[in-house]
Amino acid sequence: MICTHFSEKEFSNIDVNTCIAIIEYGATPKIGANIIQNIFYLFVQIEISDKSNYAEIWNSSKKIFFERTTDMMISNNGVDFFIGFSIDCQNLDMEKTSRAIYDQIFTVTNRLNLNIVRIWNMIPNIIARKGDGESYKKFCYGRAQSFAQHKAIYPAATGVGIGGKHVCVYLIATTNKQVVSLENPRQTPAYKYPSKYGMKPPSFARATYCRHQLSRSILFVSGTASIIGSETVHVDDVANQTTTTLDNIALLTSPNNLKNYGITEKFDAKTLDFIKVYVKRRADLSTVMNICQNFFKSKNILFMVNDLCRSNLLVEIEGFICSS
Ligand code: 3EB
Repeated sequence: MICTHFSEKEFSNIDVNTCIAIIEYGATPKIGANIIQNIFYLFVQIEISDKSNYAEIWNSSKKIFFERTTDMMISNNGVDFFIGFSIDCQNLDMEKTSRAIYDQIFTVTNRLNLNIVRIWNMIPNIIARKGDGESYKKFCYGRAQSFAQHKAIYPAATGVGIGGKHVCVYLIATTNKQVVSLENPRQTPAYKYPSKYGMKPPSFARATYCRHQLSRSILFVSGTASIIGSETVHVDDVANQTTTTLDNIALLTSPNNLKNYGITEKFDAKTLDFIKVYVKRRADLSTVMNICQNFFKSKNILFMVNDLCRSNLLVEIEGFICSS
């Protein structure tokens, strides 16, 4: 399976026959309406740094199967599966909604014996309300209940704010059995965060390793922020939040950490690719861009402007790395 990122002017290059998933990011959909075939297409309302639209396109050389229920769409090539939801949640309880989404996910992954390798949780008005009524806290509560009920393994994930009224959850799962969840030695596992951050902690791991015997293995790095232990560090200092985030990714992917999981292949943090950088304040974009463009070898970096899941977080960075 191959991931390619397309800018807006290249949208016409999409080959619907080989496409296993399209995720479009932007203020309003530009390609969604044109796609009539049964295809896995999700629109995520999020502002791109240059105010364009951007599509993440995943291709497969194998035949693609597509199905849809009321809430859920599934696309697969027999090995790799995309499962996606886009639900208008403006009149729904976020705890019940996330619970229902994850219950449906685990029903499918358990039935088909799939391992989840990567989940994106894109939540409208993520921190608009304060206290226990905050959407992110309620989302975490429902999600944690579902993980517990299904005794599910925590995979790599992202949890960020988006515009509009649709909560979007999408994931990659695989029939590959060689999947390992990783933690960062200087970060508390998110699923053990203390209750001051919410009634139930977030359900995710810092990375997922996916071993491939014939091609290169992949490390999916979660949305990573300036958190040490469970505390946000460098409050109100975007440059230091960015470098701390990069340090977190470097430590997570270091040989020393990977050997704790029996992984001997090398993953270089500087070769992180298909990078997404979520920046809370537009005014901080140039600072974050400079630091990231100096650090990463890939120029394949998408910068977005949106709320994050804690009011004091200014930046979150994710991507994936192929073994070298
Ligand atoms: C953190 O480390 C930052 O709720 O699924 C990162 C990745 C974060 C995923 C999620 C939240 C999530 O806690 C926030």
